[in-house]
Amino acid sequence: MNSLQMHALNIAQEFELPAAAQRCEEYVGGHINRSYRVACEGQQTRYLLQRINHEVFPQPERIMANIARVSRHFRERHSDSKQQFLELIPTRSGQAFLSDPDGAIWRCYRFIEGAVMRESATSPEQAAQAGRAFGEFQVLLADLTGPRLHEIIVDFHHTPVRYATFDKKLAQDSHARAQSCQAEVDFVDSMRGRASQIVDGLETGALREQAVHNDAKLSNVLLHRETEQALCVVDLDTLMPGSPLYDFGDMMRTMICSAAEDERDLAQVKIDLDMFRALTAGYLATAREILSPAEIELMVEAGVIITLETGLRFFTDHLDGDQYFRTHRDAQNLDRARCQFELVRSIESQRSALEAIVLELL
Ligand code: GN1
Ligand code: MG
Repeated sequence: MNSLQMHALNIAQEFELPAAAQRCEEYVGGHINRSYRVACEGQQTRYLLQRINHEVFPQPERIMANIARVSRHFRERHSDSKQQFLELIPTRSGQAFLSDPDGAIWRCYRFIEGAVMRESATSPEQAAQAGRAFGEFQVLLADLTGPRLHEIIVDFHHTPVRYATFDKKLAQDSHARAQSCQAEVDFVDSMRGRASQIVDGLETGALREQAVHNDAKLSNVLLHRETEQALCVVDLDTLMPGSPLYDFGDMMRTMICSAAEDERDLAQVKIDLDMFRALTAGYLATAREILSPAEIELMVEAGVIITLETGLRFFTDHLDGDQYFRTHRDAQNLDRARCQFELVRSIESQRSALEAIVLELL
């Protein structure tokens, strides 16, 4: 075990586990938090210990309050679901998370066994399952009563605000990287007029607001290792008010093209209509009952907007010296951005076929 793992193992002892934590390994996935899988002496059940990135999430108590509320709602109103809901393990003093002496924040979940986490869909069945799962998750959130959930990251999917941040970082060009990315700058500029449809609709009331997942990528739904059935929606850090279109857009981004998010060979970055059909059929099978005509009309456009926005965020972070998204190689955020932009082009080129599939499945 390296020193990070040793530290995580010590932290694990502070949680309400059935026995002493004995082994700890880093568990990959996600660009923001760090996760460790922990095994306890003589126990089958394993645990997922997570160190929350404090810079991205400065108010973890709000995240935990949102998760606790939705988890209670799930148990009270949706316990007949085939899906599981993440089960939080409290600290020994009964808290939902732990602050360590360095100021880092930790939480612990029961680990879901027998599951796989996929970065990109390799079969229509996976896309359909994930679409179903996130659709069901939106239905669960749609009948949540009481005050709005905490807004964890303000303007998270406010694409025009993301543009404003991009403009600022481009003007600063703090790492002198802009000059070599003129084609990407031009592309982003050419798409500027497309950024505001969802947020405008939310502002005027043409679109309704509801709590959504806000990071509905394929890797955030665990699939059964053999049957590929969706087991559990994970990564609940961005549970907050938004639009179901944000989640559908992210699903399109991550499920209708089999290329990796940072694929460098852009010839691989092509959408697949069968994947889109499967995703949309799965999603509508569960979410149809909560969707308005205005939302249905914008489903394909949501794929453009969220893919563009995500590319813009990667690009902005590249210009800003890779401070936000963890990278494992040089220019990885630029590769991620290019890949998202190519995906936008691919969606655009097939727009009428995609729209026709939505209509056919309604
Ligand atoms: C980040 O940490 P992770 O990988 O779950 C990001 C999402 C992006 C995603 C792109 C809080 O999610 O918004 O869509 O990367 N999360 C945050 O893969 O910024
Ligand atoms: Mg996330």
